[in-house]
Amino acid sequence: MVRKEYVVEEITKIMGNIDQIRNVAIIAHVHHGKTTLTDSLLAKAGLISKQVAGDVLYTNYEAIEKDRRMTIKSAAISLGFTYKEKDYIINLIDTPGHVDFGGHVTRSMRAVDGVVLVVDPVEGIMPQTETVLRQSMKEKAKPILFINKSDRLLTELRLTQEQTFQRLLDLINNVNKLIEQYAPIEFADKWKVSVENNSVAIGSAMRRWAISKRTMELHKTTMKEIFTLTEKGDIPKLQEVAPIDETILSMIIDNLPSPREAQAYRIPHLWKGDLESVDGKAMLSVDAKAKTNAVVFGISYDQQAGEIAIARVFSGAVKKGMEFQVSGQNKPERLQQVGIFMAADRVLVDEIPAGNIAALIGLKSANVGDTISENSIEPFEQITHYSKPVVTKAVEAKDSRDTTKLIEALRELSKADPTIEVRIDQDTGEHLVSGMGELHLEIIETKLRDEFKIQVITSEPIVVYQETIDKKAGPIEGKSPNKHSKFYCISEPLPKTFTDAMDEGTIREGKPKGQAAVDAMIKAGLDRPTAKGVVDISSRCVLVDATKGVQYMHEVMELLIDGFEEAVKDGPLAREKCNGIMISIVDATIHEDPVHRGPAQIIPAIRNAIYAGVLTAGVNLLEPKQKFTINIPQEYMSDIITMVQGKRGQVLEINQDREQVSIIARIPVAEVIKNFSNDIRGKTQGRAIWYTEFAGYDKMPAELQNKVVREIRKRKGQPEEPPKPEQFLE
Ligand SMILES: Nc1nc2c(ncn2[C@@H]2O[C@H](COP(=O)(O)OP(=O)(O)OP(=O)(O)O)[C@@H](O)[C@H]2O)c(=O)[nH]1
Ligand SMILES: [Mg+2]
Repeated sequence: MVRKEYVVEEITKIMGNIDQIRNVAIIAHVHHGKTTLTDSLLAKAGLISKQVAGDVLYTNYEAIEKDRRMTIKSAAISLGFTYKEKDYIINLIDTPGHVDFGGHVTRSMRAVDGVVLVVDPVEGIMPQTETVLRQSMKEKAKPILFINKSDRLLTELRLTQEQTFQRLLDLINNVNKLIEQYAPIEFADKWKVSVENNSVAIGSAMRRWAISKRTMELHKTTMKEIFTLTEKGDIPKLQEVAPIDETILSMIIDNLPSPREAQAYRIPHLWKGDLESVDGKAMLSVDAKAKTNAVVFGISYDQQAGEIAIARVFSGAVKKGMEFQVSGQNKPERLQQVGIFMAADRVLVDEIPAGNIAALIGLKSANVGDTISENSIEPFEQITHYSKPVVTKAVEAKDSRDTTKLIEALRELSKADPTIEVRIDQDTGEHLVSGMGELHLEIIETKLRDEFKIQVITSEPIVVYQETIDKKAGPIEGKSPNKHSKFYCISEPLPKTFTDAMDEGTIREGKPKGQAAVDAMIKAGLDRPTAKGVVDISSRCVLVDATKGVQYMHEVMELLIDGFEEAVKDGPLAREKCNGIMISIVDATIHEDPVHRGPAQIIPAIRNAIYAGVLTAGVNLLEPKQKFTINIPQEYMSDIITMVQGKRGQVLEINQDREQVSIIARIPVAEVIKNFSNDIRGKTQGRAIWYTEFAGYDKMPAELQNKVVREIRKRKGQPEEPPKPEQFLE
């Protein structure tokens, strides 16, 4: 075993040779064996001993991860290897598989050029397998396949040799179908995996063996022999003829692209700036001598160093002491330290050149997704999280003296994981923390208690609803409290193509910048004058300035934007976020004296116009849904279908594989937030396994809406009866 400092010393020598670098993430459905596999690669690089690989789960270094034996965040680690007499660096990221931590996978895809997709052949392709593969394709990271846990085919399913081969072939075919479906068109064929081209390995991470065509040839073994050895349980021999580290390593190096190859097609995909510019050319060619450009794909915290940005360097080199422009910020910031990630630790170095992954200390304002550059360049495309927070808990410090500490802790947690949303309820003063699911929130609670040492009291989980309209209303007048300023607004639903484009990331939240943003909105269904008039996008709603020649409009624009953002964050019906609404200001009269058109006048005026308009249009509550994949023995099928339907669920698909049935259903989060686990366990004597995925928002059934709205309003300390438009027209 060698010290990590030694490993770093060795790899800093190779870091400049871009052909000898691979940036790779390990991705899979939950528990398919990513961290176990990662251990074997760490052992090969000398960081842990071979004997404990698969047991220590080195990249699960957080206390919660050890307790629960599951990964909850991405962990980056840089490793050096010698292969075919050349030295290589693999910048490896072990990602979490649980759907609640899917944001970490999405973000890591920005940093890597390739992925090892791990699949358990007994479970097969699971919902998260498809999701993570799709995400890697979206960022143009090339896949290879590792079929793990193949021991289970024999020990648990007791398959014959033929059946085993057939199952493996089916699995490879199914993975290829997904690749064909999701890969960038130009790679749909090229990226398919096969045993023949060495992009598939089969083995067992726990037993530390794996074969690929290359290693079979090298060690003169056959699938048949492997099958027999597995049947006999001769693990030492298996490890000898099919060493997992060698198999996976050669597969990564031979099949996955170097930064030189990858950046040539990834940069035009991820960055919409001018490719002919100095910075464009530098990134396309991974020029380490050019100006530095990097993208932050993660933030982590450390007791001593504080906030650390994790970035992929696309050109130039990050060096200690350099000044950087962080996208969206006015002032440059100084990089205090540069390091190489070694899972929980970092080893400081002087510089890290293009094509690698770096730990950056000192860039306080950097957020996930930000572009860091020497010249101020066009920022990289936004990293879009497909899943939305659907569950909220109110969190308060047991001891009110801890409140400031709690606010700071929640800020840190949501900065490190932007899929966590934190906000303060204006009326109750409660801190509302929203996440992807109950586990996500439970982990936050545990971290507050164990890492930040804050005792907290939390509410029952609450569903995150949204408010929207499907009709047009207005122009409706909104007056300022002093009645001197008036805004006339039309409220109407945004085209679905527009909100889809927001999900895709082609339209971003914030103030649209430049012609490209206008073009994207036209493409997404707005007419040209409307698109040109868009002044802000917030909470998936749009504010358009459609006025002509109104005096002082420009002077109050920032206040109008503030008022709009406030209004759509707290909709009129139940104070839930709005979604998919376009507000167009078509006319206005504004007081000439700045004293009479300050925030206290303009913000309520625009809010009144929006609230009255949205209420007049007829506002609906949207509820989040989850897609469930429920695997059960056949005998429970009818009970489970009845249960799903009893929870307002819709059965989408039923698949049968021998004695096992897999039911796919779409169920409102409100119906599963409490008791689902108990209900399903009770009905199946604990024999059900289920997975959930975010499945979008749907309009609530009319007969339930009123009741739910009243409940939400009551909880928020509001009068139970929702307001009427007239209340905002006085
Ligand atoms: N039978 C068998 N079990 C395995 C194998 N590899 C891993 N496991 C077990 O599968 C479980 C999950 O392993 P992990 O490596 O933590 O899986 P993971 O994909 O990292 O899990 P998450 O990161 O939480 O999604 C552990 O109990 C492992 O021991 C294998 O080859 N065969
Ligand atoms: Mg793991």
